[in-house]
Amino acid sequence: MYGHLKEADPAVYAIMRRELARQREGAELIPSENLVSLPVLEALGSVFTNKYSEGYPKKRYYGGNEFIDQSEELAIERAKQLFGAEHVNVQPLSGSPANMAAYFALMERGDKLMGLKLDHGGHLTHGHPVNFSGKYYTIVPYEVDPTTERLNYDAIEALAMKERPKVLLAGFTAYPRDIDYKRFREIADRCGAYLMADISHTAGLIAGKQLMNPVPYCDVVTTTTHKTLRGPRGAMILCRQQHAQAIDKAVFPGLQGGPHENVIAAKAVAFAEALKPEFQAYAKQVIANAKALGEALTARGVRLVTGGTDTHLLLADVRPFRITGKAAESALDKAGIYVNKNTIPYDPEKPFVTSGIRMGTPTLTTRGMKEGEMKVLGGLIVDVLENAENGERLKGIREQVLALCKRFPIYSEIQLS
Ligand code: DSN
Repeated sequence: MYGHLKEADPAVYAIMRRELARQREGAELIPSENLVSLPVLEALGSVFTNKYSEGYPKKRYYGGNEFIDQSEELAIERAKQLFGAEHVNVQPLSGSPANMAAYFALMERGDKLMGLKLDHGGHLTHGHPVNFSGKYYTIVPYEVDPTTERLNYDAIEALAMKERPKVLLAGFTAYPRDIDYKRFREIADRCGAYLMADISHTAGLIAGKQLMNPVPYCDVVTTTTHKTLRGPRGAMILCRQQHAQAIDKAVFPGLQGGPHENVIAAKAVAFAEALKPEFQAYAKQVIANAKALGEALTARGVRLVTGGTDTHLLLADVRPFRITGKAAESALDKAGIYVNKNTIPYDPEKPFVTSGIRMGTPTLTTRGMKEGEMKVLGGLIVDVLENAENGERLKGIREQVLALCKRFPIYSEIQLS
């Protein structure tokens, strides 16, 4: 594998070799990342990338799409089966364009969009002023409860009844608890809103039957395909049949041009993997690992936002260690533990500094790690937080992380020299 690349472009090859070594030797705890299978990688790096196929299966603007149609139809059928959806569009290039297309389908410019604030666990595309969502739509942000740091459905309902948004959005990137989509549906029905969910983070846990499925309750659901779902980098939109035409038109010709059919083939492969019983065991272990990591961190003095997790994700307040999220991320990086700095609810720090770090277990669970390893890793994370300025100590921790990772090898079939 990759012999041609090595010969033709040693510069790119060398960088790729170093990146593979980094992935092998480090503890990847960024909750929005994962490790795809070799079949997914093969589909991604395939001849499907050569084809233009604007339009949809059997309604293309280019000839020669017989086999592309078969691949895209397979991805759609598998996604429908995975989530019980009436209609699926697998063409969105990533999460942000998927959300944009969903808004185009459901709203006119200036309509009200009610979503969770970014620094409370939402996303830029859920209505932040610097993002298109905050510029094109009238934003009604909701917050988590200041005491419990959890969603307060009664407060969300009161705000929704006052503001009457066109779209009520249940979407989260840094919220560690399960979501009551049935309650969100009741609120949407009462205030006359469309209900949309962005399940980019939890899609794999939903497909793996460990968390509530929002599809039966929502008008539209968007998700990326590369996080807990463990597919290629990309996205999809699932919706009720009544929105199918509007969604498809919003994606193409509304927003995108030619779909990336190599990625769509890889999505089909990943969806088939997620339909297997083993994937349910994987999703269960992701959550068990997150809980175990949370317990190990809490035992050593870390304050977890909401006190713990129901999902793959943990949000830690690092202020007890007299350190910012930025400094914590950087120190952990030096020890080969990858996390991302993240605002916590009501964070006094700026988004580039933050008081928190966000962690998750999808990647390490794919590697085969279990609760015992999470306990070890929790201890190492706290060792780093306590010694963030001590270069020698960080080097020692890095050795321990390396030894742990070597016990759980990845991509052994890929030999890069
Ligand atoms: N960047 C994604 C995440 O890490 O959650 C959201 O877009």
